[in-house]
Amino acid sequence: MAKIDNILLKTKFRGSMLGSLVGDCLGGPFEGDEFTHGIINTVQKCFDKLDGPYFKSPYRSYSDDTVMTKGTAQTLIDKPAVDYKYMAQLYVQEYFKEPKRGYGHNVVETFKKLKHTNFVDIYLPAKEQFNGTGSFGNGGAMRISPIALYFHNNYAGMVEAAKKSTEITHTHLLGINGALLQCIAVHQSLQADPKVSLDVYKFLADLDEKMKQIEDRNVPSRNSDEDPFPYKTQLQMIKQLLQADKPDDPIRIEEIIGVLGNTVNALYSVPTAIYCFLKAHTGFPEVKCDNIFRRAIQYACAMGGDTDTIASMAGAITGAYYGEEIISENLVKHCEDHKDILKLADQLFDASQAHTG
Ligand code: F2R
Ligand code: MG
Repeated sequence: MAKIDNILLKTKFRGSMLGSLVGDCLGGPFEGDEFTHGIINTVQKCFDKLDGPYFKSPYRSYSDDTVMTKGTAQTLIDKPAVDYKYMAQLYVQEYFKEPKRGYGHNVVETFKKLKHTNFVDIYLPAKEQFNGTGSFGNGGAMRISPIALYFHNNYAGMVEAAKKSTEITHTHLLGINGALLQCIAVHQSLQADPKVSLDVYKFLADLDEKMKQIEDRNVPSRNSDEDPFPYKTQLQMIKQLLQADKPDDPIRIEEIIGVLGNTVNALYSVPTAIYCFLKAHTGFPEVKCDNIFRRAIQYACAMGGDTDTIASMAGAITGAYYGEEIISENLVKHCEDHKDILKLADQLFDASQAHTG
């Protein structure tokens, strides 16, 4: 892959961090909504208003997705060799500072145990979750994008860091591999030349190849009645859904939700975010808008379910591909702390340059 210059790389860091924030903030109000055809129009009207130049309010707060993404980025900035205990401490400290950011009930138990055991074994509380099976939620994936940015020219280092950071809260294979898939998708976007139009099938084939290597390693530890390659299977489903598309397709969002999912389960949300990114390039009949970034996150919102997290993950991938310029300033201005997130993106860029430079 051709080396991209630092000016482009820096705007991609900003685009990915900002994209993640905007998806989280604008997806938040629709979180938990069950999909109905009515949502499509509600979401369209909401985004049209927010994207208008003169619409001043409302101001949208970010959720646990952004708190934890900031914690991941801050660790990489403060501790260039990656200190996972420090990362765990930041996650926990931020939870206790602002517990009402929409954290799931179960992950909170992990934070409490980490604090009460004084971080003596940062991986033990997560291993004990769900009777020792660990969490398969998308909480690892939702905060992973800074790792893809920081390790942009060290793929093996990125995979290792993504796994170790996820295991602080998620030790189920599906939770870990969902975080790895999201991380790899952001990493691939970062390597791409945004002036060259995206080959969605090549992007998928590259993801598929990398997930094969990851899921191959896990085969011996899986039960024989389980699909040994669940993420590869979901990537295949994305391909089939894209291939089945016709320009004048009637609305088929229910079919997409039925296959890819819209839940807090990593297996049924990370591939959905990737689909939103890819399909945004040809457009959705349900979304009336020319901007690829807005299409990706607006579609994620129209699906209902875990809208903030799926829109945030789709936003991180799309922003990493195109850079900050793809994201409408009108949308950005409605999002909490957008200036701070850009500062953090710049600091992360500087840290990655110092680390690899
Ligand atoms: N949880 C939410 N939103 C609801 C917020 C309610 C909140 N109390 C409020 O309104 O203030 N959003 C956030 O959660 C998602 C990330 O979740 P994470 O961090 O993965 O959490 P957890 O608890 O580990 O897993 C989520 C659920 O998945 C199911 N689950 C996971 N592993 C399981 C297993 N091994 N067996 C059975 N079930 C398992 C459980 O239902 C978990 O509760 C993001 O959307 C974030 O925004
Ligand atoms: Mg969520």
